[in-house]
Amino acid sequence: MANVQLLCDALPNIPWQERPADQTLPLWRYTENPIIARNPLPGVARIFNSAVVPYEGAFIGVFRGEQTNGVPFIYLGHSQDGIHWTFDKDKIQFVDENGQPFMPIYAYDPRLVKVEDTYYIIWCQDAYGAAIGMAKTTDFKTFTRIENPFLPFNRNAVLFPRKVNGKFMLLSRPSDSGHTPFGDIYISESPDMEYWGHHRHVMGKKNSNWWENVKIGGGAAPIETSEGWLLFYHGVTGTCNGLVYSIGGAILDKDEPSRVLHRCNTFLLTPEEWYEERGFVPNVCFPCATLQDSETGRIAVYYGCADSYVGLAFTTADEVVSYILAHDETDESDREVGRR
Ligand code: BMA
Repeated sequence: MANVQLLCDALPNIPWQERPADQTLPLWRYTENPIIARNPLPGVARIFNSAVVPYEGAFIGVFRGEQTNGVPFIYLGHSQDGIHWTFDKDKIQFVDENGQPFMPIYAYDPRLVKVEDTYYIIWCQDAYGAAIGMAKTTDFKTFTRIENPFLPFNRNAVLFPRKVNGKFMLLSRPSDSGHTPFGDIYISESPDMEYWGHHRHVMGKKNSNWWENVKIGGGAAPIETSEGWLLFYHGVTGTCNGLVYSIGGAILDKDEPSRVLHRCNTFLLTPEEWYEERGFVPNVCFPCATLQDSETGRIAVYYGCADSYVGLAFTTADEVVSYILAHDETDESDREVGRR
């Protein structure tokens, strides 16, 4: 075992189930999955691809709610245990920098990340093409938009939970206007969450690993560990019956996170259960958030299932890092700083 430390707060009330004896991969599913079923709210057909954080002794989250008109938006949810959720019936009402109402045309795949004393929401929205939208809150009552970080097209962005070398760090996947049959992960930095630059390539799809040979994208906010930044991401393969989304794992350099130190050549979780294989979009496991506890090394992964449900999976820092190290396969484009 790797004896890995999680450099985060203690979270004694983290949702948790022990590893089943017959488990071979380092992530194991919550036995009561999915934790959010269909039609969770009037006017919302499905909740999936959503993110949660600890808040005031309980949990709060931002949830992708697919409205019954088919348009996705972000809903706020609350939970005492991180498993049973109640949702605000209205979508989040954002305001702009002047306090005026701001409502994206659509909003999906939200991430929720606390940096210092502020909670940031990062999602995909229309900006004359699919682009990244962002907002901040300190009280989960007022949600103030921040300028879009990038030009279209970009659908997938993940903020680091602390500044690195004094800069905010954002992973993203630039793409095209279609359904993105390609894509690598890049990183950008900002002094103020408004102006982003020093863009670097982090990692690309991998032709030799078929489970991630079409595209990859950031998943949950990176977790700081004694080995570097632990990243759960999604990797996509193509079949004659469509795309399959699995969960992968990598470890990025602590001070220079565009460098990949370790990258697992197998998936950590792939669609196998009915709620992952069957739904609005079959065969999707799409990680968007984790909770972690520094005391025990426990990690809970929240992932979207088949664009229809939210699932929960568990691991420990030791188990997942040991597995990544045992299946480590990086190439030059992973290891380099990614600047050309
Ligand atoms: C991606 C995103 C995700 C979705 C996935 C599978 O491109 O749109 O929101 O879960 O496709 O449909």
